[in-house]
This record gives sequence, C-alpha cells and structure tokens, in this order.
Amino acid sequence: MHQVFIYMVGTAGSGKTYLTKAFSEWLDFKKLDNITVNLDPGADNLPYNPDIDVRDWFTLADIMEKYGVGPNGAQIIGADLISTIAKDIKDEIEYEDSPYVIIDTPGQMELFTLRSSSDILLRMLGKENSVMVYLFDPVISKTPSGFLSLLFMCSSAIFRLNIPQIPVLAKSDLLEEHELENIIKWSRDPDALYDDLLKESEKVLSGELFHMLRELGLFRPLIPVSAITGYGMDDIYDGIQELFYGGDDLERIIY
Ligand SMILES: Nc1nc2c(ncn2[C@@H]2O[C@H](COP(=O)(O)OP(=O)(O)OP(=O)(O)O)[C@@H](O)[C@H]2O)c(=O)[nH]1
Ligand SMILES: [Mg+2]
Repeated sequence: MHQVFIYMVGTAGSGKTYLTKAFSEWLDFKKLDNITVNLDPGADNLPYNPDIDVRDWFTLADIMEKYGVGPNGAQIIGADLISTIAKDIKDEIEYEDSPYVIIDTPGQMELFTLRSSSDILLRMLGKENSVMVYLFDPVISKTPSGFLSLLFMCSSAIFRLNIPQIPVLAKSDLLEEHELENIIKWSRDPDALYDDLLKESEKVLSGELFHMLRELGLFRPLIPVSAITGYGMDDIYDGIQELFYGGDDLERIIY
C-alpha cells in the first residue's frame, strides 16, 4: 500500500485537532514520514502546522463575507466547497508523497460525515486506502446513555462513509480510573452496558434494537488515547498496520 489516509472524526471538541498533532509527532518520533491536512476552514490557532490547509483556498471569514451568511451557514458552505478543491488537495498530497496522510476534519462531525462533499474527497483519494479514527468524547461517554448515543453516531459514520474505523476514547487522561474501566467495559460487553442503562433509567431501548447493534458488530473495544500524554498512539498505529498490512478482511472490520 503506497499511502494511507487517516481521517480524524468525532463530535465538536472531541479532540480531533490535538490528536492529529499528537499522532503526527509520534510518527515523526518513529521516523515515519507523514503529512497533516487541515480541512476546517474555521480553524483558529491550530496547535500544529498543517502541510496542506483548506484555509489556503478559503476561510470561514471569507465565506461569511462572500455569501452574507453567519458562522453556521458558512461552515456548511465551507464543507460543500471542499468538493471543488478535492482535486487540488489530491495533487498536493501526491506531490508530498508521504506514506501517512493525517486528515483533521471540521469541528461539527456532521459537516464531514453527512455532506456529500466529503464522500467526493474520500473517493478521489481512494477509499480502499482510508481509515477513520473515531473519537469518543470522554465526558459524554461517562454515562451509559451518552456512550450509547456516541456509539450510534459512530455507527452512522461507518454506514455513511463506508470505510473501516478505529474507535478511540479521546482525552482519556481526563478520566478517573473507574470511569475509564466502565467505558471500556461497555465497549466490549453489550450486556454490561444494557444493565447499566437499566440502572440509569427504567426506559431503555428495546431489547431487539440492542440485539441488532450487537449482531451488526458495532460494539468494538475502544482504545484509550491521550494527545497530552501520548498514550495510545502506538495502539492507533498498530490498528492501522493490522487493517492495511495484516491481511485482515476489510468487510469484517467495517461491519
Ligand atoms: N486533557 C486533554 N485535553 C485535550 C486532549 N486533546 C484535546 N484536548 C483539549 O480539548 C480541547 C478540544 O480539542 P481539539 O483537538 O481542538 O478538538 P476538536 O475535535 O478538533 O475540536 P473542534 O475542531 O473545535 O470541534 C482543546 O482545548 C484541547 O486542549 C487530551 O488528550 N487530553
Ligand atoms: Mg478541530
């Protein structure tokens, strides 16, 4: 495999940008050539210096002025405009010719997962070489219902983009030991999650729906990571290696 595209995807503030920086630095440390791509036209004070930056073509401020819209409308237009520069981005990536391409996606997750523009970019760069690192927000993941909601969002990203996924528990340094253990347990054991959901509230998803989630293989062990301590970067790397070089069946990992 010549190049691997690693998309950082997660809800707003889940840690995509800092994980992009941390993973790139970890690869640097391992002397593995990599580049970073910023797809967020509204990014302010990025903690890393992207090799390729959507803001070189347009920024949120440009769009607000040109189209006379507010920041939310501008984010949507910005996401849609990505398709118009997909070929330029591809050319720049090819020019850089680096084996690992880390892609930091815009703040609001749906801007990336639901707008068709992302699919155009993904197809252009090559879905067969792509993986999504899906970040679970640690604060939302603390409660059973919060965790389940993120699991649904993560599943929707899989169905929409149709590329394999490495699910990670972001900012794990912020969690107490027992909180971390609980979340990892839920990701491995649907029955434990179901029991804890019952304790949280009497009204729980129907058993059938829960069973379906399990049957679809949507419960997968979360990898705890921290962009601050560097914890888990090797596990993300191992996950990528296993996907692309381990001879694993991609279909099995996607679904
Ligand atoms: N403690 C801790 N804080 C983190 C970590 N990663 C990110 N943060 C903090 O969380 C905040 C959000 O992180 P970002 O990486 O900007 O998150 P994002 O998903 O890119 O956010 P948007 O693009 O704005 O939606 C920042 O203030 C970071 O300092 C981490 O691993 N540990
Ligand atoms: Mg960001």
